[in-house]
This record gives sequence, structure tokens and C-alpha cells, in this order.
Amino acid sequence: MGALETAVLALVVAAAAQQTTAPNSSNHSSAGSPASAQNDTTTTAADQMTSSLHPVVIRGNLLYDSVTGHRFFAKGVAYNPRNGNYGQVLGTHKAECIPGQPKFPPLPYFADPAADDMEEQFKDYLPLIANLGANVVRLYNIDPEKSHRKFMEQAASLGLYVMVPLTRGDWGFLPALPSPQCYFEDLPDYGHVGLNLLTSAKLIVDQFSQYENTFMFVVGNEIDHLDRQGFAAYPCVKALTRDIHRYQKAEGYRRVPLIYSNKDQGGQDRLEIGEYLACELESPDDAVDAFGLNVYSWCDPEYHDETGAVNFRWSPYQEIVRQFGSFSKPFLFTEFGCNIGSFKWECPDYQGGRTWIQLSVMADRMIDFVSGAVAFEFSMENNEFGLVMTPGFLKGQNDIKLTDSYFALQRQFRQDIVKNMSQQPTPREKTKCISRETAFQLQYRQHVGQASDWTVLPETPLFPETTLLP
Ligand SMILES: *[C@@H]1O[C@H](CO)[C@@H](O)[C@H](O)[C@H]1NC(C)=O
Ligand SMILES: *[C@@H]1O[C@H](CO)[C@@H](O)[C@H](O)[C@H]1NC(C)=O
Ligand SMILES: *[C@@H]1O[C@H](CO)[C@@H](O)[C@H](O)[C@H]1NC(C)=O
Ligand SMILES: CC(=O)N[C@H]1CO[C@H](CO)[C@@H](O)[C@@H]1O
Repeated sequence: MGALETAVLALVVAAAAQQTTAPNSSNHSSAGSPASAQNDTTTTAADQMTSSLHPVVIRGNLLYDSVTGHRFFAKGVAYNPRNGNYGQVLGTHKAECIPGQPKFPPLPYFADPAADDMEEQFKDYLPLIANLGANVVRLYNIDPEKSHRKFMEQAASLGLYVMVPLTRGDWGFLPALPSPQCYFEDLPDYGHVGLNLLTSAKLIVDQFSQYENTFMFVVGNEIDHLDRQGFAAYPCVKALTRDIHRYQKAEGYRRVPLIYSNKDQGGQDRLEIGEYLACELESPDDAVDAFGLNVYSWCDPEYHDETGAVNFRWSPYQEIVRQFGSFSKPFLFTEFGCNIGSFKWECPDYQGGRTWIQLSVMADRMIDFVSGAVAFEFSMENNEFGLVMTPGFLKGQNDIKLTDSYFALQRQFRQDIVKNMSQQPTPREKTKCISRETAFQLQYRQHVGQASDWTVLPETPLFPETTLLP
């Protein structure tokens, strides 16, 4: 490690240790405050690092900075702003909340908010993410035919790594069809799903492997969330993982880790899906490098036992420790942040809300196996999870507005989640594959219409590839 890196690291650690300078929540978050919010920060170490982030690598079940050798914990923020307003919020509407006129044109869910032509929008938003003390931004939709250089370079200059999706909801999607159809179906007006998916994913890998701050590729996200039939599509997640791993090797690219981000089914299903994806079924190539759960179960400031004492073992995370505490690969909360129960908040001010206490819990109770947590999500959208209200979300709110939850997350992110930066991975046994029968039972439990055999992976689709549709 060179002297410069030591100095930079010292700055980063110093900045991370600053907990007391966070401005007081909502009184500080009035409209028009992004400039003052930036000035409030002490995260200047990130600014000075100007695009010298080192790739993050996996060793055993943990993540490390490839140059300093220090443990890496992802303090992430989900980023997919659609420029909505209060009129699009789901459920009952409060009379005093009047929708505003968004400053930027509305984006469909599947739009790509990180392409170069979106710079006018993200150039002001990325500093607000860095200002939280975050080091990771998670994206959900990439148009592989567009450049993302501006986003990646600005993110790097702010000390931000980027989690990049390889699949998305429209073109290049992994359909909720029983395997092997999810990799071989020809769909009307679309073409061959596997070919299109692979072509799209390879273009994304081509583009993003060059950036040192590409954190991980997300091979899939909650494929069973909107359609139960997705429970029969998991062999296609493994097939895509296999084919992208082989592509990374064939092209000589940096081995950016591949992670799957699972809806938190709870119970044994989430563990069985994790084990299935992390195991080597036909070859090491079909195993994901890391596993993520999108967890919304922690909805109270603290959990008490029958004596009234605060007791982690009564919390919903206890079961996650039991199930994943000795998982063979890095484990991340690829989304988190319940916004109901004690964390409920409402317009017009979205006061109170989430305290993000889960991060302290991870630091104190789960740090031996948890490698990161992605707060959901940056912008206020129809499900009201946003840390900020983008300009025009409400009438009269013409600038971005930071919520109480933004500042609460900032306080949590500014702590050192990993106390021992030189902590070494714990030796783990390789994850064993679940049996064919176990996989069928899981699918029956989830009431899929047509179950698939998880022990057989779809073949790699044959070339020639199709080209991207207009
Ligand atoms: C911050 O706000 C809280 C109420 O949310 C209040 O109790 C506390 O005194 C405030 N702190 C400062 C420094 O203003
Ligand atoms: C910081 O504050 C000064 C004045 O207080 C303002 O001119 C400047 O634009 C702010 N800088 C940023 C980065 O917000
Ligand atoms: C930190 O981790 C290293 C390697 O696992 C260990 O040798 C050391 O004792 C730990 N330090 C503390 C303070 O726990
Ligand atoms: C969260 C918070 O501190 N809110 C305060 C903001 O300021 C008004 C008056 O200026 C107080 O009434 C709030 O309690």
C-alpha cells in the first residue's frame, strides 16, 4: 500500500467516523437545500479521491478492497428516479398534498436513469447520495446501447461504486416461464428470449467491465415477485450466470462478481434459493459469486422479549443469521428499509419515518457475514420509499427536498459498520446443491402452475445472435 493510499484511507475513515455533524433532520431539509446540504458535509475525502476507487473483490465469504486489502461493506442506495409526483402515489391520497409539476419529464419504470443523456438529472443527485456517506449506488435498468461514462465517472469521483443489472423488465428480460422456456421461448414481436437476454447482458458486461467502480453485476432481481411461475425459472438464472462467467473469462475481463437479488420469501424458501444459486451444479461457472436478499421485515425501532428487554433474538433478523450466518459466499441486503409500522410516514412533510437502525444491528450482530446493505430508495415514487422528493413531487416544492429519513440514514452510514478492517474470511464449506425433490417441493409450496426440474440447466443458446430490436 502506497503512502497516498494510506493518506486517502485515513481521510475516508475520518470522514466515516464523523457522526455528530449531521444536520438536524426535517428543519434542515426544506425545499432548496441541496446546495446547503452539500456544504454541510464532511465527505470531502470522496471528492478528493477523483476516480481512484479500487475494484472490490471477494475472498471467501467477505468483500475486500483489492489494493488496500481492507474489508469492504457496501453502504448502498437504490437509484431509479421516475420523476413522479404525489398524484401517482398508491392508496388513499391526503387532501392537503397537491401534486406538483415535476422538473424533469416522467420516466417509465424501465427507463435508464444513468445514461449519458440523463446527466442533467443525475449530476445533482449523485452528490446527494455521496453526501449520505454511501459508497454504492444500485441501478435497476440499463440500456446497453447507450453510454454510461458520465455516470460512472462522476460516481467514481464521489467515491461511489455502482451495482449494475444484467437483466431488466423490457428488452433483455428473463421471463417468469418454467425452465427451459425462460431461456428458449420465442415470443411474439420479441424473438428468442435467451439470445436477446445474453446479447443484452454481454453488451452490458462489455461496457461496464472497464470501470474500476463497477461493484457487481446483478444477474437477476426477484424473478418470482410479479409472477409465481418465476419460481420455475431459477435454472435460467443459473444458466445466465454460467454463460456470463464464461464470457468474462473468454474476453479476459475483470471478474466483476455476479450476484442474484432475491425477494425475501422468508422461511426455508429464501435459503434454498440461495443454496441453489450458490452451488456448483454442472460446473463452477453456474454458481453466483454472492447472494442478496431484499429484506423489508424489520419494521420496529427495536424488538423486545417477554421480559421487555431489547432482544435481537426476537427480531426477524435472527432467522437470517441462523440461515445465512455460515453461507459460503458474500451475503448482502440488496434492498432494505421497511416504511410501515413504526417507520410509517406521510406527506406533506414525510416527517419521522425510517431510522435505519438496522445498520447498527448489522454492525453489532451480523458483521461476520453481512457485506452490505442497499437502502431503498433514493427518490419518492408511488410506493413512498424515497429519501428525497424530486423537484415538483408536491405543488410548490420546486427544488429537491431531503426527508428526515435521509438524515437518519446519513447518521447510520457515517458510522464504521466494519470495526475490524483487517478481519479475515471465515473458512466455509462449499454450498451443496439442494435436491431435485427439494426444488419441486419449494415450487409446489409456491403454487407454480408448471414446476421445472432445477437439476437440469438450459443449454447456452446457439449463435448467430440476434441484434437488438429498435
Ligand atoms: C434535533 O431535532 C430533535 C427533534 O427531532 C430535537 O429533539 C433535538 O434537540 C434537535 N437537535 C438540535 C441540535 O437541534
Ligand atoms: C456552498 O455555499 C455557498 C454559499 O454559502 C454557495 O455559493 C455554494 O454554491 C455552495 N456549494 C455547494 C457545492 O453547494
Ligand atoms: C481483526 O481481525 C484480524 C484477522 O482476522 C485479527 O487477527 C485481529 O485480532 C482482529 N482485531 C480485533 C481488534 O479484533
Ligand atoms: C424535527 C424538528 O426538529 N422539527 C422542528 C422544526 O422546527 C419547528 C419550528 O421551527 C418545530 O416545531 C419542529 O419540531
